[in-house]
Amino acid sequence: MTSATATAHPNIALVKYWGKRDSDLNLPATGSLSMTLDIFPTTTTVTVDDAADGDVLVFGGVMRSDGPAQRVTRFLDLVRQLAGSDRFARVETANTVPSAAGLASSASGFAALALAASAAYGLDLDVPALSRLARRGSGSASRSIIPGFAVWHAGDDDTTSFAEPLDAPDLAMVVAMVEKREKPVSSREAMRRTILTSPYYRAWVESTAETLDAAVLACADGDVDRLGRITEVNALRMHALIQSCDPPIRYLTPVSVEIFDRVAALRESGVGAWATADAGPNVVVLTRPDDVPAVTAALSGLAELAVARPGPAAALTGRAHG
Ligand code: 2P0
Repeated sequence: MTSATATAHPNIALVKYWGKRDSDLNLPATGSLSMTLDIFPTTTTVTVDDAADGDVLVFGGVMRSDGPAQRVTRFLDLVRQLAGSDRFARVETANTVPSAAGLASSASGFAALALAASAAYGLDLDVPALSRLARRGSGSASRSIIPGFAVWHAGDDDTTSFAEPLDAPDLAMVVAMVEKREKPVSSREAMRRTILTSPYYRAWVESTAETLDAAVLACADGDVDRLGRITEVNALRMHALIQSCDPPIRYLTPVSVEIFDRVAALRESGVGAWATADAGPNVVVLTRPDDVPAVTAALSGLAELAVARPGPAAALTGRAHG
């Protein structure tokens, strides 16, 4: 038996990934840019077992065989194919973030799984190869391999679509957890519906490519205000796009909208703060570290808050041969 344990953290995109151009290879329609957080890690142990006659999947102490578990098995099939192995594995994973609440648990989850599974099956992958592998599990996981700020390149094909580190100004995020229950429509299904039904999708793809270039430039210039504006505009464009599906999908709740309003009021009062939200009602506020107390004060009473700073790369924390 060979086992490996890895941890990875969620990331929040400043320029969002929303739409695929190849769903088999999980190639995105556009590039995206994110900050990996230093909170809410996922820890995953993969044990390759010569004697097992099937994969065993344990999420948060509970053995699973449902849709999410089958997605892990399909991912292990890919790792086995790369490693030339036909052995099954036991996967034990634990999140410290509420699952499926729009806080990117699939990003930390598949980043930790990619690292632990590749090590357990004896693959020796460099960082771009690891990011590409994580991408196959969940697109946003490609970015959680990388510490701090990351750009995931749309790429031309499987070999060129991976995330890389990016220098960025010193920033913090205040995560406002509006609701922790499972979202009604998964981001994967919502993306599919967007591509099939939204008349705005083409405009989203074209404008996001330009937005990403502008965000990379703002990072290089250390221009927090410009990066913040880009972040909020991009998030609201993505939510407008999602709302334009048929049937429509609306992830933001009245409390989410209230948080966007309070952040706008903070800016009016001179505090640099910009809101973003993923495929769920939770809102994340980008700000300078010194302005975190002003942001948390402005949001108090609306939602449970957590403060994040740029986090570490996905990392192997243990290996064993038995
Ligand atoms: C992002 N999201 O850039 C965007 C913004 C949600 C909103 O990446 O189908 O779970 O597994 O590749 O990575 C969520 O999508 O989708 C996501 P799949 P994923 O963070």
